[in-house]
Amino acid sequence: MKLFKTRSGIVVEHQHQCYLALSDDWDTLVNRDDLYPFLSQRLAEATPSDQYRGLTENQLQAPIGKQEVWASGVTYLRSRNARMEESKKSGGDNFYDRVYDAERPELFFKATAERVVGPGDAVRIRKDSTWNVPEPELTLFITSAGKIVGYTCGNDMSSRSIEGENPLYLPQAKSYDGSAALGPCLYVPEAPITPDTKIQLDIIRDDQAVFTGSIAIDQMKRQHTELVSFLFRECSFANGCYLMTGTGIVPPDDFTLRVGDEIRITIDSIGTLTNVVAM
Ligand code: DO4
Ligand code: MG
Repeated sequence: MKLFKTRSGIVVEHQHQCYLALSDDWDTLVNRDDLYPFLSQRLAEATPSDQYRGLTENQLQAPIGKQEVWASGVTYLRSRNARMEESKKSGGDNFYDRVYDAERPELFFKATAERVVGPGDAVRIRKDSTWNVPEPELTLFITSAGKIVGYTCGNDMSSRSIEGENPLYLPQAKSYDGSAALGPCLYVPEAPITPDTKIQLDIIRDDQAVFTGSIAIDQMKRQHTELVSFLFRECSFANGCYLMTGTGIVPPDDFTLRVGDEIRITIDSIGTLTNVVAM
């Protein structure tokens, strides 16, 4: 089932029917370990409404309330290789190699909810950055108790020029206003998402695809539960949290985003998150 956060309330789509909000309080609704059975039971007593079918992007908001957004890095071989190349000159390349093989994963704070944009909104590139890419990432929704109950598409917008200059600049390369996008919905399945789930990235410039790539999530080096267990070691989350799981799709080194580019991130079972690039 899918939960859409809209300007007029929370809409649930389940078995080809749409229902208006069981509650208006996003944070309380989603932070339940029994989210799927709870919603299923409530929907069995609810009346579907055609009014909420075919929601358009301008009705949707990012599926987030008071949650923090965290991110994992170097979880796919492609990411490790691209970052080793990018930071060779600075001498930072072997950090990526080492973290890929280490027991402890790379986890970093990505964004507060205020820095996150939703479907159809503008993601930003930094004015002091010369090399920018989107990172399409399966993003987990985890309850306060540490249970993964949902998934969404995430965009971990990144400055490769700042990151490549010095690994210690990572927070500036990754966290700034409009640096994260989430949506189009929170996908709440009965069972964990399947390993053959595919992530696809399309970047459109002047109506032409200038980059297309895809990868299945089973190419990831680490387990979702492993990332969550490290994140929850010494952090608590009163309203649950989001965790991006890293990118396995990196455009070639001569590619950088331009203002006006459209970024489409599609993940099987979840849908497509579309954003336009602004400065
Ligand atoms: O280590 C830098 C960031 C890695 C990252 O964001 C990713 O692999 O997706
Ligand atoms: Mg990333």
